[in-house]
Amino acid sequence: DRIKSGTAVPVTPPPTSPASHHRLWSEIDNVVKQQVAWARLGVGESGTGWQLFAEDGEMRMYRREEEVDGMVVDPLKAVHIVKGITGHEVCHYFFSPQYRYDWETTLEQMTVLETISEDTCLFLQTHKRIWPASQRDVIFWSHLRHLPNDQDRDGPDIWTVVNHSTEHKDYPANAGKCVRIYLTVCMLCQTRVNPPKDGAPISRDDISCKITYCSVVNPGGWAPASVLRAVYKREYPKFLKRFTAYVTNQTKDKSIMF
Ligand code: 18C
Repeated sequence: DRIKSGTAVPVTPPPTSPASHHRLWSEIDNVVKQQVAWARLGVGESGTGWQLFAEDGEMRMYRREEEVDGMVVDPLKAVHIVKGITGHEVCHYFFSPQYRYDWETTLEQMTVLETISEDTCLFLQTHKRIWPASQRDVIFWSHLRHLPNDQDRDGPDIWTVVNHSTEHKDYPANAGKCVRIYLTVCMLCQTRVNPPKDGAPISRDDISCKITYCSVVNPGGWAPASVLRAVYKREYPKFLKRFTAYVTNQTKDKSIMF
């Protein structure tokens, strides 16, 4: 109606990022949109077949058993609610290279191959070897994005980090001792605020963060399925518990970063 009558239409500009001139930009933007939509579906609405495989307090982890060319590529979806932290804080610590060695226990070495912009980096990581398989490495872009909630004024904003495998001419896959893995990971966060009734300033007791973590990892080469599934079962809960405890600990004496 407003278009027909010729009055100005309030247009929300698409999210812009300083990385938008980079060669990877259209892929980054597409994958981020897809991953956010997929994460927001939760496990209830995105079809059947999700099996709960780990539960601890508010944390629930689900997987689907899937194989591609005989390799286990089980998609994972995890949901967690953590009191006292915001989505912006969770994404800040997950994205920023300077904290990665503090919380990423499977990491052997991390190199920032390119800082595309303050919200987008290219990483090369080598991870610890699991006997009897070969050691793994991975190259991925990582993008941090804030999605303000303009549509539904009551709904929380979203902060997200998406990691997605890519290539780099100086680091071809499977050229050294490592087998290259391929991954897509999405950390999506929504902050809930319970405003204090007396009008007092919002404290960490008044906030909680709903985290949805989705991941698909292709091991890239031979790995025994039973060992791989045992590694998933042990490592994913360990990661999400350790990482969120790390964020809680890092932020507890700092002012809240909304
Ligand atoms: O999302 C996470 N981290 C991000 C920042 O690092 C990023 C990177 C993810 C890399 C995940 C793949 C790691 C492979 C590691 C091999 C396993 C080492 C175990 C060592 C035990 C001593 O997105 C958090 C990631 C949480 C990682 C959970 C483990 C996932 C296991 C995937 C297995 C992949 C193939 C392993 C091949 C060998 C199996 C026999």
